[in-house]
Amino acid sequence: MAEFVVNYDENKVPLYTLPDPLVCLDGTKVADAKTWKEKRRGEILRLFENHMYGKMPGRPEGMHAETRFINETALGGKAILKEVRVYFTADNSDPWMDMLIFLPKEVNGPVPVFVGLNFGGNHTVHADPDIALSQRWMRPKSAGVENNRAAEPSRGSAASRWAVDRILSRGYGMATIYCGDLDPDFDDGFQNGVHPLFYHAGQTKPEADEWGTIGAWAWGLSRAMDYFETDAAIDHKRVAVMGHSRLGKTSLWVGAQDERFALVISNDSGCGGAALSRRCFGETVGRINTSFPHWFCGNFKQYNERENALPIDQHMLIALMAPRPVYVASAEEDLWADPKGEFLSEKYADSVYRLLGTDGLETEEMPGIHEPVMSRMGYHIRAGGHNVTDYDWERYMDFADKHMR
Ligand code: GTR
Repeated sequence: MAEFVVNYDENKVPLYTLPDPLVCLDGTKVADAKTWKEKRRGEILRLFENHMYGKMPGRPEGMHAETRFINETALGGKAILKEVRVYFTADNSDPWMDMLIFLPKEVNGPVPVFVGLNFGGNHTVHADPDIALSQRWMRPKSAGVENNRAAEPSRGSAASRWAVDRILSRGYGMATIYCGDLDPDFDDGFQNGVHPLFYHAGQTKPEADEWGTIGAWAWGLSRAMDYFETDAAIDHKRVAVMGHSRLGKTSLWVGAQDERFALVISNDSGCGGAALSRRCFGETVGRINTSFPHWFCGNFKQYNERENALPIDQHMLIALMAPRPVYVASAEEDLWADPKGEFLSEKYADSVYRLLGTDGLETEEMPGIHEPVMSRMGYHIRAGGHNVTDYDWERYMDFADKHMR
């Protein structure tokens, strides 16, 4: 592997000029909402598809859902727990995705929901023994661990990252899917996961401008939204998509493409997520493409150590959410994800929100620790490291209360 020098020194951030989200490819300036919606938004989306995350297919024809388990009096009677399997083919062949859904019991009418992918299987987000144990491939816990299956049940092992009880008590539902149901997180040349379902005759891997693993994960979230549209207990017009880290990159990418998501949340998403690539602070494009060659599309590798050549930067990804509410969260010790670069992406997307008539990001300066900003764009930086905590969730719900109630 090439040697990478990681920069954590603000004084060594290179000089850079960001592309203007409001200047079209033909050099004309976007002066009204109509031009943004009909011209510039599509241009930016195509650039992200072609150069970074790759194009993805739509909803497959044979897709259908099956409720496999339901407990109307879960968690001591306060929740409905539902497991829904979404098949992508008419004949129920592999791969499919299993969705775990918690809904608050004491709510009349369809409920707003947070949806996000998880890292280790649905059974890790809560210790409830009703939740089916995932039998899919799991990332080994540490190097040298041969066993790559969920052989050791780890019920509730990620529960601290999923504030299920708090979410329910604030009147929201929560849905989650194991990301490995869509594509196991290792570089296998796209032989497993959902990619092969869409290969044309003779194709054995995605083209250079077609989806990688983050694309497959994002695609799965859109398929979850397809399902929400059919479930009367869920208010599909009030679905917030949330993701942490690599899955935060994913929540931003799906939120950018699929405007059915009413609110988009990035938790510590860093490089390839909310952080500006051109700052080269912490993780860089070259580094991420080397460690995780399967995450982005083939074309993205052209920008290793060439961030300035990118026709986009991540503030333009944030701008694709506009005018929908978007929330970016950082953690003080998570320098690898470049908290300042995450903040700046929102700041430089503000012009698009303003053009569309919202208050955008109501601060010019990066706020201090635990001083959340709650305008149309939300931001906070909390104490601690790379993680999802109750503090993060409480802010997401404050933000959702403001924009989805
Ligand atoms: C790191 C990776 C980050 C981030 C993180 C995670 O190894 O460099 O981009 O995605 O993993 O997903 O936890």
